Amino acid sequence: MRTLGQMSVEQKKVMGPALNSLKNELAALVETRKTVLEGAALNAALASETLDMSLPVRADTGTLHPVMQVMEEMAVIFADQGFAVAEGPDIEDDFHNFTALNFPPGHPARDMHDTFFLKPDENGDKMVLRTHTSPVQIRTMMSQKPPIRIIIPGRTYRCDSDQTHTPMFHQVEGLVIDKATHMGHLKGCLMDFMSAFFETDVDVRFRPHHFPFTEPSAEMDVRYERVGDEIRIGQGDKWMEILGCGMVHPNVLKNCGLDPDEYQGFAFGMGVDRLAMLKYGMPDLRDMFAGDGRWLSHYGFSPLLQANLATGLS
Ligand code: 2U9
Repeated sequence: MRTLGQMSVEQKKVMGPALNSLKNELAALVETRKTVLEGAALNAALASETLDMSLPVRADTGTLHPVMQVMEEMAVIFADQGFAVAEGPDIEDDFHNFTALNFPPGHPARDMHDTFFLKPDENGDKMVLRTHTSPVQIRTMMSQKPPIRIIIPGRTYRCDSDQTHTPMFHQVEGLVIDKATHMGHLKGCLMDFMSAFFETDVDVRFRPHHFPFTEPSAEMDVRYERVGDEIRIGQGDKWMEILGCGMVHPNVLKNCGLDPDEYQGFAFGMGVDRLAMLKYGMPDLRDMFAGDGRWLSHYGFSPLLQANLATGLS
């Protein structure tokens, strides 16, 4: 091509088009070859980089998060008492999260400061990130006939963030509805649960409390002592609040279409993250959700060891 400039006009008329078509022919050949080579490289990569998902898990990589471990342990203990596991959506409407649960209009828990609201729809109604797992009990009572005996493990959300609160946290709640269920059943169920969970005899006490959705309501404390940096549950002369509970409020039963003269029952709720910290000695709540691999490999559990009551929970 560079010699074209020195050629006569006649020579250029012949050689110009000839050289151009040669150039185009070569470029097409290079392009074709490039496509073939790239395809071969991709096929070689696909053949050598396959993952066989049916191979067994490597037990030395990856751990179960302590929150998941504790939820599994709770499910195993409550299953032994005849409870099934129920689940529901994280995004809820006002009715299931508040109204059906007997929260009066203007109750502080409905406030902007506690609840994460989604953008209002065309009617101005705002969905919320559920502030507790209680809407699942409402959904269950509205769709199933008693007797009901369920626990609800799940994520919950409140607009709160400091040393002891994270905007997302985990709860396990429980609900029993039957014809002759009373406060004695509630006490026995929760006392047995605590001793099974902490894997030692645990002394508990109940204090009167108030929740909109239960009447009467109580908080349960466990006996503990602090020895240096260590918290020992089950001994000592101090009391630590551990969960809330009560008999389901007649208004809540009515809101779900149940006759309070025929049915009654108890409910309870507890924070899983705090229970995990207490049982496994994690000092700071915020580490739980920092996603630090070193923390997870230190505090995590083998995914191959399933919690069970026969050979031990953890
Ligand atoms: C229905 C009826 C009653 C669930 C209950 C509590 C008491 C409670 C807190 C413990 C610590 C939440 O994680 S926490 O912040 N919960 O104290 N929850 S009774 O009562 C219900 C739920 C649903 C239909």
